[in-house]
Formats: sequence, C-alpha cells, structure tokens
Amino acid sequence: MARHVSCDDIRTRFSSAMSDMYRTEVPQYGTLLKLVADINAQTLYHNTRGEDALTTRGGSEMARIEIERHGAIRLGTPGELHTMRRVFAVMGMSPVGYYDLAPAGMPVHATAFRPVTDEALARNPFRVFTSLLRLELIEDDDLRARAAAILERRQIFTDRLLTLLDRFDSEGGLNDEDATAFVIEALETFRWHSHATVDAETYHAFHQAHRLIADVVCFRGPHINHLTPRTLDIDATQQAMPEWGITPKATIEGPPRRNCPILLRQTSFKALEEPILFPADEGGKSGEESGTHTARFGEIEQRGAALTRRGRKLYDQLLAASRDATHGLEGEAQQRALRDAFLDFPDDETTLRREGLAWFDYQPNEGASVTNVAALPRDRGALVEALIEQDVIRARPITYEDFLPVSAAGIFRSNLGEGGAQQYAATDSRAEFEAALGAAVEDEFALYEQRSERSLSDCLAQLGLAPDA
Ligand code: OOG
Ligand code: NI
Repeated sequence: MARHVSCDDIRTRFSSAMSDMYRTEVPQYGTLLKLVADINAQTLYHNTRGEDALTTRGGSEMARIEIERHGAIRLGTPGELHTMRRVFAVMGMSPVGYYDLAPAGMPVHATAFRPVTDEALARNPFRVFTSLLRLELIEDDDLRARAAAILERRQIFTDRLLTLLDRFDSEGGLNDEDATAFVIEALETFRWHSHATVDAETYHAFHQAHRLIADVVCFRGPHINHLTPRTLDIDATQQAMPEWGITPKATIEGPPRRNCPILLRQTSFKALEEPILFPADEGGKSGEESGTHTARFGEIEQRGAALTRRGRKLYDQLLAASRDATHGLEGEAQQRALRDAFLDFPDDETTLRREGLAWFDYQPNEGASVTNVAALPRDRGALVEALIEQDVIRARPITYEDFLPVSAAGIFRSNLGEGGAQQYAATDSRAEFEAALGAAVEDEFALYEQRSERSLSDCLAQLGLAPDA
C-alpha cells in the first residue's frame, strides 16, 4: 500500500500554495513579505530583540519564522463549517478556542484551526481564523431569508475534494498523489471570485445591513481575506510600511511594546477596493454591471508569551481599564498611554513565571547535572526555581499560538470601515457553534498547560529527578 503523507507535510504544502496564490491575487502582500523578511533579518542582526523575541526553544522557532502565516476566512452555513473542519483535519489542524465577535458588533463567531503539538507547531504553525456568519443576527426577516436561500444553493467545495475527504476519513491518510490533488482542490475554496453571485441591488441590501454579510453571502466561496507573516519587531515594521508604499492602520492592536512580549500584537493595511461584476438581472434587461468590493487586506503580527488564565485575566482587565486613557489617540500617543496603563503587568520573565502569569517551557542546560540531590527542595515550584538559579535548567516562555477577540474585532473594523457600526447583544452561542462544527473546540489554556507540564517532567526525568510517585 502506498504510504500516507504526514499531515504536517500537507499543511506546509497547502500554506505555501496559498501564500503563492495570495501573492498573485494581492501584490501588496508580496511587498509585505519582503518588508517583514527585511526587518526580521535586521532585528536578528542587531539582536536587540532578535532571538529573545523568539520564545520557546529558540532553534525551532528560528526555523519556522520564515514560513509562519495565519489567514482568515468567513463561512456562511453550519454545513460549510462542518466540512471545513474535515479539510483542516487533513492538514493536522484542530479547532482551538471560541471567539464571539457579536459584542464587538460583528455578526459572526469563530474558532482558530491550528496544529496543537510541540512537534507540529515547530514544523509549521499555520493557523486559520475561521468565522461563521450568524444569520439569526440579521434583523430584517426578508433579508435573512434571502441570505439563507442564497447560501443554501452554493457549494464551496469541489466534488473531488469531497471524495478525497472521504478517503482520508476511511483510510486514515492520503498518499502522495492524493495529497497533491488535495492541495489543488482545497485551494479552490479559498480563491477570489470577482463575479458576485447576486445582482447589485441584492448586494447593496446586504451591504447596508452589515458589510460582513455582503462579503459572506454574495460570492461563490469564502475567499481568503488576508495572510499574515510574523515579524520580530512590529513597531519597526509599522514605521517602515509607508516607505514601502503601504499605508498601515493607525494603531497596533493588543498589548503595548514590552521587554517581554506577551500574547499578540497586530496591525494591518487597509483593505483594497477591488472591481467586481454583478450578473445581468434575471429578465435579461441589462447586462453585467460593474462595482467594487472591499474585503482583502494585509496584516502583520508579533507573537509573545502565552499567558495563564491568571495572566490573561490581568491582561483583559488592564486593556479594558486602558480604554479611557487611549480613547481618541493614535500612533505613538496611543502606544504611550497604553504602556502606562500596563505598568502593573510584570515585565521580566522571572516574575511572570513566579507569579504564574505566563506559560514556560523547561529544558536542561547543555552538560548540566545535579550534584547534590538531597539538598534540593521537595516542593516542585521551589525545585524548579532552585534549578534555574543553579543554571541547571532553562525556562523560556511558550509562544502564544492563538488570537485575541478584541484585537480581531479591531482588525475586522479597520477593514470593513467604521460606517454602520452595529450593536448585537451578547448571547452565548458556543453550543450552536460546536454543533455546526461537529466537535468541541479545544481549550487553549489546557493545551499550553499540558505542553508546559510535559516539558517540565521530561526535563526533570533527563536530570534523573523524575518523581517516583
Ligand atoms: C478575521 C479577523 C481576525 C486576526 O488576526 O485577529 C484575524 C477576519 O477579518 O475575517 O484574522
Ligand atoms: Ni488576522
């Protein structure tokens, strides 16, 4: 029997093919890649934040940084989400986390498909923020029914892709030929279509209700709306963007610049106004009509340490509290106010670790050994601290692999335009989301905790300090 290609390989082939496709579709994305590569090289050369900006196991993060991307798509129906989970499963990507964007005025909820193990993340951490339109939030009955009918009629996956998904599910993998076909077929779902599926009037009616609704409902598929490279210095990249002919949004989302980067900082360039064609009306009285649609943009991100629940709570509190101070500010002034608002968030690795605010990965230092076992503390926390102090082991922050709902809402907003801001009531729709998905989303905190715990027990075992009970 032909051997199966590993899910990690299929993911890498797919993300590289998608990056190539997007570069052709949106040339500014290609410019952004060059700029980020340039800044990363400079940052590493000057090493001010270079290798230290790479958290977990420096070596493997260095290898992944050049290919590291995240993307985003917006789906229309529960069935689409269900099949999309099977598509990502072929690439070793699982749904992690639940993001409700309704409180931020977006009629969608979402998850992030991504690899979850140390090994798979080190190979290629490709992630896709995947939202599902919540039709029930469209107030107008008639419009809601029209949207549902249009979405019901479309098929965003090719027949061949569906056949390959069945084969993957029944045989537990794909051989090389099928893996190649899978990448080609799956890419079709993410492709841009400049022909809308509805006439101009219908498009404008959805657009009026919410720009996001028009973007999801009026096209043949869920075009990839951005692909994001990872920068080692987002402030420098943001600053350099205009010289490269790119206009960034005014403020960087997420935490302020710090000595120990935490979570995720992001900025984007504005969505392009792209020409589209509406089909001729049904009576054939008029031919194709031209128009424009803004959806696709470019984004960059800088990743820092994953926070524990406790750290995350502090982050959410400080971010909420900062809102008054940063209100109406942009650029440097906004970042300065944000920095002040975050002074209560410890900014050295030792405190972050001792106070249980961030997750760490533990490894024995090369050639290190324990000389006097009897003299070591018995309490695990104290033991770890003693071993770090004696230079026997090294702790490094674990990289945050997920997204932030407030930042995501900021990214959505800056690319959909501020007009037509909406308020939706917060309703917990996680159960509906998971029913559509056909699975529970994984808890990101539990994943980080497992990875941290495993690294610590492996590390202690390597030093002959494995707990015997
Ligand atoms: C997704 C926006 C969220 C991020 O990086 O937070 C996102 C979208 O616009 O569809 O990609
Ligand atoms: Ni993004």
